[in-house]
Amino acid sequence: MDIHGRYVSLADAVHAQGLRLVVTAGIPGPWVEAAKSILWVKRIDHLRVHHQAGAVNAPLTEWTGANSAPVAIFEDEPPRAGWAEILALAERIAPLPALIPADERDRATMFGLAHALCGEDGFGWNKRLLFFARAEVAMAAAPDEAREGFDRMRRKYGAGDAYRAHGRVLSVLGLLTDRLREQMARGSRYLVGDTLTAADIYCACFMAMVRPLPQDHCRLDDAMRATYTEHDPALVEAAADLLAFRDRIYADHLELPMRL
Ligand SMILES: N[C@@H](CCC(=O)N[C@@H](CS)C(=O)NCC(=O)O)C(=O)O
Repeated sequence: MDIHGRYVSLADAVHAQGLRLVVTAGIPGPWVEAAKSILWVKRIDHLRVHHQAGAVNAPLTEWTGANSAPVAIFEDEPPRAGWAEILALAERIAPLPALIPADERDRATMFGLAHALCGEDGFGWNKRLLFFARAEVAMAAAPDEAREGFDRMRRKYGAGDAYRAHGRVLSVLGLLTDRLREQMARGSRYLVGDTLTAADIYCACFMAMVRPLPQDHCRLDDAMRATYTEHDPALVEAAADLLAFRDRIYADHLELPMRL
């Protein structure tokens, strides 16, 4: 499977057919890692194009209409930049293994948990706002290019209220931990039903925002690892069960080492 998700130039991707996925270079961005992981579990081959986080990415934006990642472009269909749309597309291209439950109640639960992780004002969104708030002082003294990238990201995703963001992050960690414990008490190893769903994948990938996988599984430079590593004791404690769950989901289902 070594050609799964081959990296190509933008020009090659634009002129190709099939599935193309825009991915952020060099960081374990959870939306991107979740999209890559969904394609991995479903064994959907595709081409990957690099997006540079915080940069202008003009030609890429012209093609996809979005200066962010992931974006999935399938054949001549409109580009899809939202996590739920990307999941639905993957499910259509390769219905098996299904990552969206067939049962309507389980499906609604799965999308609810996924939204708490990936949606606007969810875990990832608020974790990013916390990062912005914490990085503000260091960024004031950073080289121009880094500061401009940071300012561009902040304009895109908002400056937000760090106190509220901390509360939202904690609250989603609580929701998922309760859910996991309930599921384990009824004998399931997964967040919804008895098999792997996209919610498990999102949860595993978004835990990188608390503690990335170790270096042999997730190669990062020191600065990026520090950026992604959470030190707030309340958040670290609240994520303990979910980090162990993440390790199991990666070990049992996802591509290791990660290719960033
Ligand atoms: N639009 C996506 C979220 C994408 C997103 O937030 N991507 C981030 C991190 S993976 C990104 O591209 N950041 C870099 C940038 O905006 O330049 C969704 O709702 O699923």
